[in-house]
Formats: sequence, structure tokens, C-alpha cells
Amino acid sequence: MTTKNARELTEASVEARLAELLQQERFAPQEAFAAQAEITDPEIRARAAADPTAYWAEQAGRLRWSRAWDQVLDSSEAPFYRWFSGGTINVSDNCLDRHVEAGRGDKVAYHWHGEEGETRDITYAWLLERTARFAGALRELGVGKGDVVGIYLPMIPEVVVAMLACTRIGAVHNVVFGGFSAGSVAERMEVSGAKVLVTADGARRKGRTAPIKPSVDEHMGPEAVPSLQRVVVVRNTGIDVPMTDGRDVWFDEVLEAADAVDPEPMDAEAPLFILYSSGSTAKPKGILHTTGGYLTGASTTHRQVFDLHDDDVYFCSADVGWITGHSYIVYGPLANGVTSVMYEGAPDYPHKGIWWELCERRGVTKFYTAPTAIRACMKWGVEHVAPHDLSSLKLLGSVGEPINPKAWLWYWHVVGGERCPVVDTWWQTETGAIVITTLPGLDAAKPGSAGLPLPGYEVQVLDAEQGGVVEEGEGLLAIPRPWPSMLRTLYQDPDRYVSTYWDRFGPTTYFVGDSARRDADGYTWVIGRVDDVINVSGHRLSTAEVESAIVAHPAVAESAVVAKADDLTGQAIVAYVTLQGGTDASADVEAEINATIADRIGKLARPKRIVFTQDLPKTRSGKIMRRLLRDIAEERDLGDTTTLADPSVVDQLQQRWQQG
Ligand code: 6R9
Repeated sequence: MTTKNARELTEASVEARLAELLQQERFAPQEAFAAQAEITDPEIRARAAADPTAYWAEQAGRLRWSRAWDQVLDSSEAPFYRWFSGGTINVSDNCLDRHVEAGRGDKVAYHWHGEEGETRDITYAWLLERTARFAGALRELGVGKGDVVGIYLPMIPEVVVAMLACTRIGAVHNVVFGGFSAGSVAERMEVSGAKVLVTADGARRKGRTAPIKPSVDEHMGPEAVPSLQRVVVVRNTGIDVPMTDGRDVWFDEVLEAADAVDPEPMDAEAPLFILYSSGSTAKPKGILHTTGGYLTGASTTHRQVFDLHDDDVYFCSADVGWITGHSYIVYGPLANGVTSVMYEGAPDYPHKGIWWELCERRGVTKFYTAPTAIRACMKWGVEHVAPHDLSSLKLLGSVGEPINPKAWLWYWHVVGGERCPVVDTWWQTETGAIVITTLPGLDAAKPGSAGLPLPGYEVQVLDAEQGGVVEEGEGLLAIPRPWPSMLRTLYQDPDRYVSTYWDRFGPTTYFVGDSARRDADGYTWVIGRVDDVINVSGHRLSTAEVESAIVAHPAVAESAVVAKADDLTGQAIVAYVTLQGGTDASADVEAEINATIADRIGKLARPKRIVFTQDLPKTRSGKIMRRLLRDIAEERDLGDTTTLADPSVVDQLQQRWQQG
């Protein structure tokens, strides 16, 4: 096997190589990789397709069940599917106790790396001990089966302890990404009726300390979130924070005082967690996952897609607050007993080569990140990668949005040294686990295409008008057969679950919300969302939720938000805003609108550009024509504008846009 020496890379050499590689359509697995791969049976998909329930039962059988299921798949109340009915299982038992009992307690679960260079090696035994005691502490705080526990924490080992402790006693966690504002945490706690919130005194971000607890207090008083009884605070930064008597407790103190508890056998269909995600409306969707099916899906796909071996060191750069963090930092890796690297900080702090430094230092074998991060690394330049020895890497993964071929090839050439298969994994919060990708020891990858459905899944491209199956060509992506880790409902909103996912093609075909092209080899090329969901750096936001944050500003009359293609972030937010009479557009108003968005949703939802306008382009029936707003932002010809109530509006807008 030849190992390419990354140190020889220069911008010019990379440019030249990418130009060559752009001619290549398929990248078959390297012989050296294929020879050691776990999955090499070319019939695996066909075997699974012949009897999908038997296939999934076989996968579920790798987990430890306290009671075997009576029925693999119960479709009697479709689309409310049930998997492994009658079975009981505990997630923390599978992620921790099982490994420790097998004598693997000293194995490192996470090499945790802090922003300022600190490291902690978290073993399976340590995690078990902490989890069992924190589960006891939660019980003493009044948390029981089915109760919702909010988690709003930075990337520290305690976030894993908190999640697993919930699963140990059957509590339902509701993790909110640390980048969301306390205001949006409050909304998510309120609508889910959370009883307890686990948070931190503060978080570190790029060398600064940001207080968390004070903003939690500000937004989560008894009126705002009446269900919230207790707040558990992790001492993370050590800053002084107010603690409310009778409500707030310190994480370390309750943990110290509590007795360890055993894992509670849970019904396979017991709710495991809720994760709020953006949909077509301003109200986020509480996506509900359940116990047995989710763990089966996350662990199976993690093992297959990352070609896991016992000595792997796996590094997923996502945040635990997203589904990728849930399935591929916490549940998949722990269920499979692997060693992971967990990094607290930003990819460019303390320097732009920190990921590669960690890969070298820990001998990372499998690395998983997002296209937007790869494009940022490309922009920063190869000089941040070149000094690091990345010869331990064996496989690279991508998730969150379509990856453009150039970024794919850069990843393959610069990071993977042309040795490592790149798996482009398509899935969603709703699917719980990877659905479409290439099996790295078996399938050729085509840069820009996610690939083929994994074994046990069926995926279709359906005609948008007629609903018929498109063998080759473009249409709407659909999943015509249930799978174990699928969402079960939208929390406390079953009607919206049915209308969002099952009205379009009926109760047996899941409507994804993406458009895609299927090629002659059956490969799927995802094009993008067909609803009002924007994907900024792999983060899902809805146009409606950003609009409603903008109009919350008292000076704003109306707002329309669209997505614009962006070289770095995939899509960027552009907001068109009209102001109330008497208010003039100014840098101050713009800054205030941005602050309102940061407060209501989080900084990640701030528009790349705000365009103030006298009027928005509307049809005669008063509908805002978003297509035109997108065309303006992407500087395209506008085509037919005759249906507009006032066609001159778009000319003014175009001029505004060009003025910058
Ligand atoms: C895991 C995750 C889901 C949406 C999905 C699609 C887009 C994700 C992709 C991809 C093309 C990929 N998406 N992975 N598009 N290729 N490999 O990202 O979940 O945050 O729920 O977003 O992201 O549009 O519908 P989530």
C-alpha cells in the first residue's frame, strides 16, 4: 500500500490534481481497503430485500434484549408503525453495561479534547459509573418513565452522561443544540413539557467564556415554562452564576449524593428522545424516536458504513445537539463499543488545523464531517493540513447536504491521501440513521451522489405530478417501506406527523421532502429540499421561523426569507424586509433585527444579507412570490412577472440588490 505523504501538498499541486480527478466518474474501493472490509458480500442488499423484516431482526439480535420481541414489524396502524413489539431493552445497558461486563470497561469511549488543549480519557467503566449515578439523581429529582428532560450543554462528556442517564430510567431526552438561543430552548422545553433541564454555568467558545445559566434563568421562569421543576447545572467554566433555591442544583453534587441505579427494561416502542427540527412552518417539529428500533438502526448503520473494527478510533465533528451527534457520536459508537474522539471547540480554534492535529495525535481511522466544513478547510488552504501525518485515516464520511464534486475530491485527495473511501451519507433527523450511501468495501462512489440504499431499505424517486416510480431521472425522494429507526410521530402532534410525511403518497410511502435524481446505476443524486426548509452549513432552518423572528422586531412590517446558493455554507439566508411607516432603514435597525434573530433562534439563523424594501413582490391574491426573491438574490433573469400586482416592485428590488 502506498501512503501519500501529505507534506508535499501545495495549493498548485492540489489544483492540478483536482482538475485531473474531476474527469473520473467512479471511485471503486481500493484493494487494500476492500481486503479488510467487514461487508464484502455483493448479495447483501438482495438478501435483505428478499425478507427485510428477517434482516432487521437479525441486526436487532446483535443487541442485548431483556425480553425478546413477539413481532418484528406491526403495520396494523400504519403510518404509526411499531417495531419489535413485546420486546424490552435498555439503551444505556447496551451502550455501557454490556461492554463493561464483557471485560471492556477500561476501553476508552471518548478521547475528549478541550479548546485550550486539555484532554480527558473517558472509559466505558467511567461512563457507566457516572451514568448509573446520574440516573439515580434524576430519579431523586422526581424524573420517572416518560418524563421529558431537556439538555442544553456544550460538547463536554457530561452531555453523554446526561443522555444515557435518561435512557437508563426511561426518561425522554430533548437535547437542544448549544448554538440555539436560550429563548428557543425555552420554547422547546415549554412545548415538550420538560420537567428538568440539564445545563451548564457557561460554555467556552474560541477562547472566550459565554454564560449560559443566566440566560436560561431569564427565559425559563415559571410563567414561560410552567412544567419545569428543576435545573441541574454542570460546573463547566467555573463562573459565578445565580442559583434558585429549591429549583437549581449542581450536577456534581447531586451525582455525588446519588446511588447508582440499574437499567430499567424498556418497551421497544417506549419514547427514547425528542429532537426538534425545522419544517415548513415557524413551529419546530418534535421528532420522536423510540427505543429498540432506533438503537438497531443507529448501531447497524454505524457498523456498516464506517466499516468498524475493534481498534478503530472514530471522530465525528458534529455537535451532539444534532441528530448526527445523537446517532453517530453517542448511540451508534457506544452501542458498537468503539473509541471516539470528541472535540469541544470550533474547527478553527485554536488554529485551522486542529482537526488534523487531533487525527494525527489520536491515530484517527474514521473521520465524519459536513461538506460546509470541508469547503471551509479548502478555503483556509492545504497548509493547515499538510503538516499533519494523516496516514492512520482509513475512511472519510460526509453528511448534512449535497457535497459538490470538487469538495469531495479535495477531501479524498488532501485528507484521505487517495487511499480512503469517502462515504456521502444521506439521511434526516426523521430517519434516525443513514439511509443512502455507499458500502465502503463494496460499492464505487460517484462524487456528488450519496449512492445506494443501505441493506434493508428501499428508496424511490417518484414523479412529482403522477407519483409514479422514476427509474432514471428527477423527482421526489420517497421511502416506500418502514425501517426500524424511523420517527414514530411528532411529539403531541400526530396529525401533523400524518399530514407532513404520509399525505402525499399514502400511509406506506414516506415523503422525504427532498428532490433527487436517480441515474442508470440506481444511484441517488440529492438535489435539495422541496419545502421551505433552508440548509445553512448543514443546519436545518425554516424560512417561516426566521421570518417570524424578524417580524418580532417592532419596526418591521413584513418579511420574506429565501435561501441563496452559497459557495461556503451551501445555502445562505437572504431576508427582504419592509419597515413600519416612520422607520427608516439604517445600520442600527439592521443590527437590532440581527439581535432579535439571535435571541429568538440563535446566531446561526442571522441572514447573510438583509434587503430593506418598500414593498414585496406579491401576486394579485397577495401571495409573496418567493421564486422571484430567490432569482433576485441569485442574480438570474426574472422571466415572467406579469402575475404580480405591481411589477415595478421587482425592478426596485433588483436595483437595491445590486447596490449591495
Ligand atoms: C442528517 C441530517 C436533513 C436534510 C435532508 C437533505 C439534507 C442530509 C445529505 C443531504 C444531500 C447528503 N441532507 N444529508 N443532502 N446529501 N448526504 O443532516 O439531518 O438536519 O434533519 O437534515 O439534509 O435535504 O432532507 P437533518
